[in-house]
Amino acid sequence: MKVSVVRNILEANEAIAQKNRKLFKEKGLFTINLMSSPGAGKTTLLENTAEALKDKLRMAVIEGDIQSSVDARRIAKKGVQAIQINTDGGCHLDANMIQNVLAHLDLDNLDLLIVENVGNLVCPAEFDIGENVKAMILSVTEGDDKPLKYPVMFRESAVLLINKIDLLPYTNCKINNIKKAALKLNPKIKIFEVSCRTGEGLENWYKWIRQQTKKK
Ligand SMILES: Nc1nc2c(ncn2[C@@H]2O[C@H](COP(=O)(O)OP(=O)(O)O)[C@@H](O)[C@H]2O)c(=O)[nH]1
Ligand SMILES: [Mg+2]
Repeated sequence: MKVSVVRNILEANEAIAQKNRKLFKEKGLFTINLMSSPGAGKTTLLENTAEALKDKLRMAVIEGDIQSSVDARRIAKKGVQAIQINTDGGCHLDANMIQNVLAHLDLDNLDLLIVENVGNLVCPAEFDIGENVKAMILSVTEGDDKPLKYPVMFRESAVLLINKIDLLPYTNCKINNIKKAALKLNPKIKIFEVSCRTGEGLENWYKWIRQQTKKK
C-alpha cells in the first residue's frame, strides 16, 4: 500500500515536471536545479553568479526554503529577480510548486533560471521539477565520505561543485576522495573546485553556464 502511494506521488510529479520542461524548452530557457545540504554555499554561489552574469544573460532565481525569504532578498540585492517558495516543513521542492510560481516570471525574456532547492542531501534529488540539469554543491567541511553516504544526489547531478576550498587547510577532507567516489557513482559528472569566498575556480562555472545557455 505504502509503496503504491509513493509511486503515485512520483508519477503525478513527473507529469507536471514534463509540462514545466516543455515550457522551458519552448521559451529557450536553460534551467538548473541546485541542491546541497544546508550551508554548503548555494545562495553564496548564486550571489556570485548573479554578479558575474547578470549583464551577460537574462537570469532569474527561484528560492526554496522551509521558511523565510532571507535567500530571495540576498539575490534581489544583487539585481536579479528572485521568487521565494516556502515549503512549510517540506524537505524538497516539487514540480507543482515550480509551476505555481512561473506566472511571476517573464519567461520570454529569460535565458537562465536557477532554482535553489531546500537544503537537504536526500529528497531533492528524487523529485524532477522539469529542470535541464541538476547541479549539487558539497563543501569540504562536510567531509569526503559524503558520496558514499548519499549516493543518489551524486548519481542524479550533472555537475558537482566542491565548495569552500579556501578552508581545506583546516579540515581533513581529501578532495581526491570526493572526486574518485563521485566519478565512480557517476562517470559523466562535471566537477568544479571552487571557493565562493575567494572566487577561486568560479570562472569555470560561469563559462560552463554560458556554454549551456548558448546551446539553447
Ligand atoms: N569560507 C567559506 N565560506 C563560504 C563559502 N561559500 C559559502 N560560505 C559561507 O557558508 C555559509 C552558508 O552559505 P549559504 O550560501 O547561505 O549556504 P546555503 O544554505 O547552501 O544557501 C555562509 O556563512 C557563507 O558565507 C566558501 O567558499 N568559503
Ligand atoms: Mg540558501
